[in-house]
Amino acid sequence: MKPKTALILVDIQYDFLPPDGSLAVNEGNQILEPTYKLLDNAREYFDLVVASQTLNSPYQDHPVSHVSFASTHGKDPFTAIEVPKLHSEETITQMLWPDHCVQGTGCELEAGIQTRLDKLSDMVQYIRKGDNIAVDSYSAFADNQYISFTPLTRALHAAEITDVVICGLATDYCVRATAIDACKFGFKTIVLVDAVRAVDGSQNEAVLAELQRWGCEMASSNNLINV
Ligand code: VGL
Repeated sequence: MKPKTALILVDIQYDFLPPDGSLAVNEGNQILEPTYKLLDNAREYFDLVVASQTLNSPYQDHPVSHVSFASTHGKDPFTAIEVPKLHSEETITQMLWPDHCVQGTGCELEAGIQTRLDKLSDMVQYIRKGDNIAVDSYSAFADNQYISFTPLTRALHAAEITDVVICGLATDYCVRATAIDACKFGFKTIVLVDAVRAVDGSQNEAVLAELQRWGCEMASSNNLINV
């Protein structure tokens, strides 16, 4: 059977981008040019385009804040704490973040990405994640404890996708979790090294090496599309 390929854009949202993002990824803007080029050529190279978007509670009048926000716990961002594991007596380690991707405050997809997605609307699947305040959601497939799954697996199978090509932010969190899930769920998984950046830039290469051990292939967008 002929392979069918989905391009997955992970969380290319203002809050993860310099200069103003509340959780801006160093050099995050550098993923934009190669990603624009992928989208400008998407009809030729891909069968489906997926755009994931973190939308953390609190929504509207939600009284409680998200478990991943340092502000919820009165702690400093970029420290880790133990939080309850759901349906269990155990705890899990949670990295605490500045408030980010709250509806109406920097959660929008970057404008150049959104404009291009609008032109591809018949082949775009949006995946929204983060609506459970009690568990963080890095992967575009599921939350960090696999309590709930997004519609992504279903959408990929419905479109008979065999291969996924992943880019976006951030290498060490949402890209990593998405790529690992794609491998676990049986998709041939390619990570575009020129179109990902890490929150902790010093970890970028180590995470890409870990993803290779999971079975991901590494490629550059220039090698993938010949324009
Ligand atoms: C992300 C940290 C917290 C990401 C999301 O998109 O990689 N990082 N939430």
